[in-house]
Amino acid sequence: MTTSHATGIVKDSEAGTPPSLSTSGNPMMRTHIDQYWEEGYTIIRGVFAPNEIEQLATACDRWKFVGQLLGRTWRKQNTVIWVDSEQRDGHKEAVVRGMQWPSYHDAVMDRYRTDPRLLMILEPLIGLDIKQVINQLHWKKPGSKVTWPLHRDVRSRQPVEAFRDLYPSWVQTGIAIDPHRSENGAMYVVPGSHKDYEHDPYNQSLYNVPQYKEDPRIRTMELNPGDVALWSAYTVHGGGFNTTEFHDRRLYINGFVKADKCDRGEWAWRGGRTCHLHGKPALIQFNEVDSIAEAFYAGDYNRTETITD
Ligand SMILES: O=C(O)CCC(=O)C(=O)O
Repeated sequence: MTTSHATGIVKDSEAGTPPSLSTSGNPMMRTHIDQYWEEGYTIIRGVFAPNEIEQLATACDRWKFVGQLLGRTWRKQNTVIWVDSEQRDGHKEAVVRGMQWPSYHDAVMDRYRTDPRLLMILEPLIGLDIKQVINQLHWKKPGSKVTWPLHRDVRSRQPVEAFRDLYPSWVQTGIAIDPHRSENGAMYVVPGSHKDYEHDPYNQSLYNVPQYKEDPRIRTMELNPGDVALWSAYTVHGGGFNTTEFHDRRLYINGFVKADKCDRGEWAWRGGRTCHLHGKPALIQFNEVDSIAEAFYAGDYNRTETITD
């Protein structure tokens, strides 16, 4: 065996055996892997340091201000900023609630979506050849009406035929930027709900499941800045309201899939090597990515930009 000090990748000098990644600094423990498969979610604490979270928070805020300036839901190919309009104190207010694919235009977002620690977390679950389908920011403005009613993410893995064997090949990750507590709209998760029914991606009755609010297994997903939460495509989860006066609740979500099980998405890692974004954007969730190249306001095109996850 030889180790390249430049890459940290351990290579077998006997030709023909694939490289395996060095395990130093690996935040993913056996207990996380077991909990993920057993309960459908896990939380890896303190993956990102406070100075890294500061960079991410600043990048998030820049995009929020862009959304506020735009004032309405806006799209440029795979990049979309969802802006709601809410009535507050007798006037209409733009509420930036989410965004997809900032990473095409933001080196900070791109750097963290492909951070080696994320790969170390993902490798034992889905390997080293990984595409990305979700690159998303969620804000929950204090006092806003923003929420994500309980659901399973299988609802958004469309078209179903593009995702083969979804359950074992898909992992959603969420990096907490702020503290997540029930009062500022932390997510809820229902441990074990990924095993409640057969994994049938065509079964739409599995998609939106508000009835799980009464399930005795439901838990608040309390997170601290820098924690990474994982959940599966069949795990019931969703977000509450931010009822605080001042505490924003920002979450950076990246959804990954085994490359050979999915026809859509951007490459994140090939054989464990990082793939940055360049060239023609891939087909992901915006079906017109090739035919509509210019930026537009959804309202001007009479489009409803459905929020996905
Ligand atoms: O941001 C939240 O609180 C909920 C996120 C969620 O449910 C999702 O991304 O599927």
